[in-house]
Amino acid sequence: MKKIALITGATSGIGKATAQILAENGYDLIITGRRGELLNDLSLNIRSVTDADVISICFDVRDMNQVENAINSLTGKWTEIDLLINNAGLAVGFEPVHLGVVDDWERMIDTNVKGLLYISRLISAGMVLRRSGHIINLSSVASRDVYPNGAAYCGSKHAVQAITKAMRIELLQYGIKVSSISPGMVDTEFSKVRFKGDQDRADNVYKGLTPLYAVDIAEAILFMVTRPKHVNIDDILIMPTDQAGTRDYHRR
Ligand code: NDP
Ligand code: 8X3
Repeated sequence: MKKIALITGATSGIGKATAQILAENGYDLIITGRRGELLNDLSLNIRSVTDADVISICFDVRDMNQVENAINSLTGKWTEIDLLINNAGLAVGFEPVHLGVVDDWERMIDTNVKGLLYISRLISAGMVLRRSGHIINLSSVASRDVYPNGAAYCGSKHAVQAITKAMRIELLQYGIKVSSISPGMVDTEFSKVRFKGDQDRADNVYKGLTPLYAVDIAEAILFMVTRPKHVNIDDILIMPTDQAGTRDYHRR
């Protein structure tokens, strides 16, 4: 039987590329996000180019009721999730704390930290019963280091790293793998979301350098999930060649 992966935030960027690569490599998929139309488009696209079975569920990871209803709506084979990719996440705003926007902080912490916990609570319980599974959390280079105007985002990704490490220990006795992947700059909708739709500002982030692309992260995730049973990749820190750490870039 094919393995089943649930991916949060599959409507764009890293989540979408990961859905595509997993479908090409023998997974059936539960793709999720808030933008239902994009989920439908992705399902159709994946079904047309692979033999993967795909279902989509539309919900907001910040709302535990929505998360519970979504997961409880799964039936049959879809209840036995082998791989959870906790990818949904965002940065919003770019101000120092003393000028920060409280609503931006809440969106980041509620999505990146609490949303990840909500989904993990429900999916990992089933993995424990079955004594198998793999959870991969989208962390960031911002989980290791910080940069000005990113305090809340960096704080949220430091939290992802801590949660990942604790879950790794909690789930050790059940044979469940837990990993994080920590990218530097990836050219997705990330900067457009951070700058609240300002495309020029978003484009400037990548000006003069070659960033990572979503497929680079998807390929690393594929590597993580195709290791033998006795191998757990705890974390991958993956950077553009043109970026060293959170503040050093080589722009031409
Ligand atoms: P995108 O903006 O392209 O994708 C983000 C995805 O998250 C979308 O599919 C979005 O779907 C989903 N999402 C956001 N908020 C919610 C929510 N409340 N409920 C459900 N889904 C949500 O960005 P990336 O692909 O770059 O980001 C993916 C992950 O990678 C994030 O966790 C990010 O922090 C991390 N990351 C990104 C880096 C980068 O430079 N791009 C670097 C390091 C880590 P929808 O809007 O449809 O709900
Ligand atoms: C996103 C990477 O450090 O450029 O996690 O904000 S960063």
